[in-house]
Amino acid sequence: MNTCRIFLFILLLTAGHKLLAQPTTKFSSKGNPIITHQYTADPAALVKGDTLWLYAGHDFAGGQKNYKMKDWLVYSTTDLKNWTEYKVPLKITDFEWAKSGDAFAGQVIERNGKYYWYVSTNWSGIGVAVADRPEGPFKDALGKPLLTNKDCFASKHSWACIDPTVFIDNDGQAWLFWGNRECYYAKLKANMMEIDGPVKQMAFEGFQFTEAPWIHKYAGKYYLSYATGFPEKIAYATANKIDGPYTYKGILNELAGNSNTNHQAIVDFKGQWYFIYHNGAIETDGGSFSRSICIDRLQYNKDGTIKRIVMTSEGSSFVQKKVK
Ligand code: FUB
Repeated sequence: MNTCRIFLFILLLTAGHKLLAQPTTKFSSKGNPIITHQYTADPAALVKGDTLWLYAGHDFAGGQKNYKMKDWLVYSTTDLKNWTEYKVPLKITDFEWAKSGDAFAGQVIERNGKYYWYVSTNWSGIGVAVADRPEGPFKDALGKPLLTNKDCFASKHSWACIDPTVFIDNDGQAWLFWGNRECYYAKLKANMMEIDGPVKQMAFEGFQFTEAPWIHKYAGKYYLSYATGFPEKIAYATANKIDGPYTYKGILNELAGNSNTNHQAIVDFKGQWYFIYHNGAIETDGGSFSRSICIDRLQYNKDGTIKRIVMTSEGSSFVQKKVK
């Protein structure tokens, strides 16, 4: 009987430990880049209550000459200045089918108390991982890719199926947008793990798409922002329906210093909109493949257009004054 109780106690302790992922590090941001002890890229943010969850790609080291990204990282904050960093929540090796071995960009969204992380693996396709908590741990939800190059019917290059962004509309319909050179979109089923209906290609006048789509909604309008050109700037377009037709609105952010990619996330946090992106600003080894996440304010004009982003060195210290 006693042995049985001890066994049960150990079992509960282990299960509890697995459910409650422990924070590992706390740090304060001194400006942009907001994280300086690691190279972080491809930000995606999720706001839940008074907390902003920041999901990031992880450039392996400084001074890299190519992408080397093996895992993803997660951080949380309530004021954009003081941050908690959690244990590595997801690795490329968690997707056994991802032979490319590249932990490219992704985004997390919550539905019915579960957290779904859509990730790109470069040429192995887009996968989805699921967790019970925003900080993970996440695990491969499907055991296979959700989307592959075959779904990118208009593309010929191997890295076409990357950079998923996910959005749940007010009617409960979830949408996925993704792509490189060509931008695709599709509905997701309510289980968030299956594509619902056909994959379509986004097109509109002035749309010169490189990668990194992001959807957000403001004052009843849909905003599709994306990287354009190369080196990349961020442009945006607006529409009355999520699947368009979109109207091109212009450049939102200029080249991000010494990084040839820029990859934005746009969120409303405590009543202020933020533009989260990466540059290569860590001295002296930052660059296009050793990137760093930054946060600056995003402001709308009265007509719903967005003011050009002002990238600052003060970054989160500056915006923090606005955050209660
Ligand atoms: O981080 C790898 C790739 O670089 C991302 O998938 C792109 O958006 C670009 O930032």
